Amino acid sequence: MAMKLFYAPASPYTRKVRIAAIEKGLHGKIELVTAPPAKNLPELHKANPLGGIPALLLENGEGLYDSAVICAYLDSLGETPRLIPASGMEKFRVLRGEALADGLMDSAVAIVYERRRTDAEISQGFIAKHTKGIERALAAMNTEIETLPEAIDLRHVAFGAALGYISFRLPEIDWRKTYPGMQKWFETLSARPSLKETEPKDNS
Ligand SMILES: N[C@@H](CCC(=O)N[C@@H](CS)C(=O)NCC(=O)O)C(=O)O
Repeated sequence: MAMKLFYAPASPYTRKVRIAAIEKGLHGKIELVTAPPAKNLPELHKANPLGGIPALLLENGEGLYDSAVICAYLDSLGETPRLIPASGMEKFRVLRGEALADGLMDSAVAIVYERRRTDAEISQGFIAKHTKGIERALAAMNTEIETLPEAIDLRHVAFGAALGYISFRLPEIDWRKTYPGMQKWFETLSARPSLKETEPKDNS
């Protein structure tokens, strides 16, 4: 029995996990199960009582969540490439980079969900607050990219998933024009099979 990854093709957090799995050469050991949270699949709830995706069901029946825990687990399964350094300050820089990308995704997903509410319910203040957060995160990411090593680590994976999601769902945030260096970096990264195979698609 393979591990099962509950995912949705538009979810940036599940894309991060899928990119990591492909980079680690583990994707052949993971069965993908489409599980948009709105479908309330009992199997997903067994793997993750919070009902969110991604969730990874291990062969022993245990569930792992959220995306950061799953990425750390997958990284522990094989030596190379090492996505998270084993120790030292660089380990925490990598994890901080992942947190930056995850926070950016949190704000982007919050805006996408908010816009699905009725006109009377939508809070423009809420959207503006999260847009500002995204802008600050993009500026920080742009600075970090200059210091990234060439060899892929979890920052490349997480930044790629976050930038891809902004372009997919919030194209009006034109980070490519504001940060041409990051656009070039993203283009090079996007040529990797792991990013090509996981490009975001609408769930329905
Ligand atoms: N911190 C979580 C966030 C995961 C998350 O928010 N996933 C979204 C989908 S992109 C979700 O499951 N939302 C619940 C829902 O749509 O009801 C992680 O990194 O895995």
